[in-house]
Amino acid sequence: MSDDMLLRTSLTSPFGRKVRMAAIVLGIEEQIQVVGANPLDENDSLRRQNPLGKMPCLVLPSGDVLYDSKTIVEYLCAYANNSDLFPSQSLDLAIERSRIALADGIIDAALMMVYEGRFREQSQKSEFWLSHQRGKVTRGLHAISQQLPPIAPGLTASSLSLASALGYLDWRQPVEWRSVHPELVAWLDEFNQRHPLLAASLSEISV
Ligand SMILES: N[C@@H](CCC(=O)N[C@@H](CS)C(=O)NCC(=O)O)C(=O)O
Repeated sequence: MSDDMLLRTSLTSPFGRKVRMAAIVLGIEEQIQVVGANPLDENDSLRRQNPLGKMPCLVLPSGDVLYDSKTIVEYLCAYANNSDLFPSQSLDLAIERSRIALADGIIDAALMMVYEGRFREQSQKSEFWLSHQRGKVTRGLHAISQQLPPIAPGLTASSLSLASALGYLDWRQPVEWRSVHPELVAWLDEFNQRHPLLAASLSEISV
């Protein structure tokens, strides 16, 4: 039996990408086998591994299954014995987790907008709901633009969440963010330039 961990995720999942980026930063990507998942397929074992049927989830060689992406990233840091992505002092740690929640929440709201377009009939679409979700994205981006997470010398976990969120917004375009936030564009450009392997984890999905 392989000692590899199995990461159940599609390559297009922004939450899955966040975990894949963390594995690269931690130098343990070789120990993680990515196994595609389809949350819409009732026969996919994803629903047995994570009853919520959401990806990513991480299946350990012991059979234990970890979700969601925040839990997985924290576990991988502990597994790699690497404390660089999270501060140690308790308030700083709580603040970092809030920053992650904000960037991840932008992804959640963007996903809601994409799902509204994908899964609802024209007659069922709600402008109110779309605008409610759009507000989360735009307020979230504005708040993050006031305090950008570090890119160098050290990345933090919230930098990975933000890179993943912006990459997803670029790909699915639920909102136009580039013209509104040149500082976030510059942040993402620098992130991609300094971390080409992490940048490639997106281009992998958008071809
Ligand atoms: N909070 C979760 C969110 C995971 C999530 O929403 N994943 C999406 C794909 S990016 C999904 O599985 N959607 C299918 C569904 O909700 O059924 C995490 O951080 O892992």
